[in-house]
Order: sequence, then structure tokens, then C-alpha cells
Amino acid sequence: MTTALRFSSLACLCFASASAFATGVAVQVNDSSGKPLADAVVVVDPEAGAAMPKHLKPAEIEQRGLKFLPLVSVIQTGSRVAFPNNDKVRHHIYSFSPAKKFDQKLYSGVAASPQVFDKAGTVVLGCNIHDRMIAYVKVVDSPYFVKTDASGLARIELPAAGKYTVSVWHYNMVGQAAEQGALVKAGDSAALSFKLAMKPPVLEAETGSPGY
Ligand SMILES: [Cu+2]
Repeated sequence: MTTALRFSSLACLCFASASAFATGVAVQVNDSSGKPLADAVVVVDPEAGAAMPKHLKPAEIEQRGLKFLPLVSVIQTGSRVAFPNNDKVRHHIYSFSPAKKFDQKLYSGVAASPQVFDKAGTVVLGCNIHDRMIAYVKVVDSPYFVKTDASGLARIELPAAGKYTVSVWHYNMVGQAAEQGALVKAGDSAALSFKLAMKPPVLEAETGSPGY
């Protein structure tokens, strides 16, 4: 009996420490039918006037198998992104998006110079040679962001309790990013859920062999 009790209280302690989450948000993103959405970009903005530290990390979007990988990136304003070509064919990547226009002429290997994304917005990348290649780069001012995992979940730790705005964007959603306010308490994780209406999928054709 004593052993069982001790075991169960230990188990409780373990569970408590595993489930304890630092100050932040836990966001579940589903489509309107309730199916979890991976690759949604979740961004948490503090109230106006709060500090927005820069946590710039170099990012990479490779080309492999005539695709951009990853399909979706989220980076903080001012980050550099490298575009290594790991295909045997050459690529010619470009963006016409106002947040970052560039054109990287035909290249192979790592010859493409990294690009600095210095304006917030959504950038869509394409390749002049391979029409079906596409990638999305979400450039955000906030340092607090992550993509949802395969179960549609995103967890973001925050430096302090307070009022935040949580926005969620998916490349295939109808309309603009969805937003909700969150009141975050110290040592606690504010749970939010989003349901996004999706356009009919356009990327299914991408999974087939595109041919060279
Ligand atoms: Cu290409």
C-alpha cells in the first residue's frame, strides 16, 4: 500500500514537471472540418511599445527533387536566407512579392548568394525553369513565432506575462491571417484554437514526379 502510494505520488510529480510549461501560448490550428493543419505560421506579438528583441538566425531553403524545402519558412525581419541547390539541374529562383523582390539567375550548387529579408510580409518564391516549384516565406517583426507540427500544434514561450496578439496564417487559407488576443499568465500556457477555412488544395500535383 505504502509503495503504491509512493509510486503514485512520484508519478504525479513526474507528470507535473513534464506538463509544466513556461509562460507562453499553446495554439491548436485546424481547418474548418476540424482536421489539424501542419505548416501554419503562428506569430505572437506583444502589446505596442513592448520590446521586440532581434533573434536573427540564418535560414536555408534548399532545392531538392525540384522542390523548395521547406515549403514554408518563418523568419524575423532582417534574417538572411541561403538557397543551396542540391539538384543536378540548375534553378533560377525569383520573387515578385513586394516584401522582397529578387531574381537569382541560373545557378547550381551553393552559388546563389543569401538574401536578406528586411521587410515584414509574405514572400512567394518561384523558379523560372520549373513552374511548379513554390515556397512561402513569412517575414515577421516579432521574435516569437513557430510553425504548427503535424498535429496542428504550436507552442511558443514568451518572456513575460501580459497581453499578446496571436496571429495564424496558412498559405492555403481563405483571406488574411486570423487573429486572437491572449492574456498570458506567468508560468502558464494560454490555450487558443483556430479554425481556418481552406481553399481547394493546389499543391497535390507537386507530389508527383515532375520530370526533368
Ligand atoms: Cu528550378
